[in-house]
Amino acid sequence: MAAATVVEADAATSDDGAAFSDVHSREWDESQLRKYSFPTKPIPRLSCTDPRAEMLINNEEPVVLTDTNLVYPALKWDIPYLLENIGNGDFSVYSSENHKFLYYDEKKMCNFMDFVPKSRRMEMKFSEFVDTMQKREEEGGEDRVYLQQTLNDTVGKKIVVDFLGFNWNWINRQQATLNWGPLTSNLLLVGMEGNVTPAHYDEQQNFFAQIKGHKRCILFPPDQFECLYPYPVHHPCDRQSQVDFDNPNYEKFPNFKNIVGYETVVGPGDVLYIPMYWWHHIESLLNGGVTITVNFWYKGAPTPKKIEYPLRAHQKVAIMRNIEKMLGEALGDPHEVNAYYHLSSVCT
Ligand SMILES: O=C(O)CCC(=O)C(=O)O
Repeated sequence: MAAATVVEADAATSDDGAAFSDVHSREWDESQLRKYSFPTKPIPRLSCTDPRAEMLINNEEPVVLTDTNLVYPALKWDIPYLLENIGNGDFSVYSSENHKFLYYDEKKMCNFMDFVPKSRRMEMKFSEFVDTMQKREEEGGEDRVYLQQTLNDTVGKKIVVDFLGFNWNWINRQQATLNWGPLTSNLLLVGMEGNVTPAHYDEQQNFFAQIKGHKRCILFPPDQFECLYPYPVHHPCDRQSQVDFDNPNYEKFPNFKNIVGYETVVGPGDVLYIPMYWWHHIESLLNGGVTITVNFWYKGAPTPKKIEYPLRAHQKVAIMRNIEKMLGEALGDPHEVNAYYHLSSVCT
């Protein structure tokens, strides 16, 4: 199963129990977490100066860093502050008929003409988003919205000042030490309580900085690929799991029975390292109010010149993705790919 380095979150045996324990002074309780069928282990919470944190990041394993001050100036952000200062740009807002916001790539919709997205993207001003969110809250129905917008130069002066005050020294040092490529974007996420981003993986490294409210993050290593049944590469939902965590279809997805997650709840000031190719399911806690997050997406380190065997699970995933893409091109029709290419196992 997971080839993760075991750094047990066991306060009793740790010399630095408070920082290392998953049971930190909680501002939330179990009743705010959705219920799922699979077991999880805690993701370690560590100081960014702890050598164990460095070891985990080097090894591309998740860790919550509690004291990076990465987005310190943004910890004052809330809806009134953003309303006043975020500027008059357009924001991508997703609307869903339930709590799940399954991502889809609009550019791939032409490959699967029958595909009907379960959420829909709209462009609106920040004030319109806030009105819509309040309306949905008042209605108390299942309909929800989720703002997900890359920070850009339309933001107001105060947001620029906050952004410049981020701990770039720390994050630039990480980028250099880890030999990562450039920062590609900072996604701002403003969500309603209970919103869920279903399990998917990204092809980028991610420092996920929580600003307001709490989010539960459940991660799965790349070697659990076989248990999560991703959509085909040409499908709009490429990189997303086909399994509905609320109601798993074990007949269709039998290996999902073997899944084991790593989980944590992040709050304001925490930074979760989500390694490239690690699956992540993220939920804003139930009855936890609005959540605000900014992530930092980086291109991964270049492929090493000397390939070492056995290949790591994420390298196998990358190879399989390339084969699937090449087959699509060779066969001239993405629908034909699945008939010839069964997504094979990387689980051991
Ligand atoms: O916070 C979320 O809802 C999703 C964020 C995410 O998937 C990411 O940062 O890669």
